[in-house]
Amino acid sequence: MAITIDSARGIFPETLSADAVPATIARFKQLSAEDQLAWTWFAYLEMGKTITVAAPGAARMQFAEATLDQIRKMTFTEQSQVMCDLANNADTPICRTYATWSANIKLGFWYQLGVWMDQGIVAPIPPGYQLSANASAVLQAVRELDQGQQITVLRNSVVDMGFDPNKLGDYTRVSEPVVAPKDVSQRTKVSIEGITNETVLSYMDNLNANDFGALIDLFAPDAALQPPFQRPIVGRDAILRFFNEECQNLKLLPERGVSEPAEEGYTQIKVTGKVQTPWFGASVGMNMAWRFLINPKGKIFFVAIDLLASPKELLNLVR
Ligand code: 45D
Repeated sequence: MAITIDSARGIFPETLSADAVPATIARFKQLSAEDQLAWTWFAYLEMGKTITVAAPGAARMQFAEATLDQIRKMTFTEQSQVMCDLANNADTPICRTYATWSANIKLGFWYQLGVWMDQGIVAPIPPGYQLSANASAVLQAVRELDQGQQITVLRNSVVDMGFDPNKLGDYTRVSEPVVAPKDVSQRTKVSIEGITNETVLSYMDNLNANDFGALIDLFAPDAALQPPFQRPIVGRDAILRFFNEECQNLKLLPERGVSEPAEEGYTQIKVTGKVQTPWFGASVGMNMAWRFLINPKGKIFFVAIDLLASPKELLNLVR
């Protein structure tokens, strides 16, 4: 049987990913817009008790600035309407602008609104707001997730707001400027128990160095990369764009792995470890797995990145 991206997605089928994340998001989406906003506010406050999110840098915020200024000048009623529109995926000018932004710009935008809500500059969640029974149940569900899963739920709920980008037609994507790769003297090298494969080691080191040029050279032309809870991104151009737009300043801390021959001269490799995001730094280590399928030329044909169901999964290297 020929190896395809579809068949590659099934390597290491014993890997247990955090299904609670999409399940929680699905329940969240059933809530009314008001409840979604209040829910996010409470979830964010809850999270803030144990971890702090880093204020986004100016480079990230400049793209949202015009929209934020516009919102700042509105009445409370208008501001609440904008926030509900975003949650409702409505078709408004602001929802369309929002749809063109990368995930980090969307997060930075909400970060600023959250600060302003706290300061009374933007309409707060009314004091004494009572979540519906459903929303309270979803809030309870998110409390039971680990921190890596909680921040993923929050991130995904923000990313899914606004007008549907697929309905925008032709548009210019707006993302942060690409940072220069780390200077060679600043780079570190990972070591992974059980793994000597140079492609996999270079993948980790180049991603950690923001060296997306060297990173993309590790991929085959017809390669695919599957981020957590997403469809595979196919082809080197699309993968490189994804790295530039969404993957700056991540910290990959792979711990251990297993490597074995697959069909047709391919090699399959599973690695587990932690990933830190620039938003939370070392205070949140997400438990992750990478499932690589390397072609006979030593290039990455496929890699899936999974958020794991529990820390126990870090030790699960069975095929
Ligand atoms: O609605 O190897 C208010 C890849 C209330 C690449 C609010 C990767 C109202 C390859 C509070 C104001 C990328 C796949 C809202 C690896 C309201 C690769 C605001 C993995 C919305 C390893 C809410 C990378 C706010 C990973 C401000 C896994 C919420 C990266 C903010 C994961 C939430 C990154 C924030 C994650 C969440 C970042 C800042 C999960 C950030 C999450």
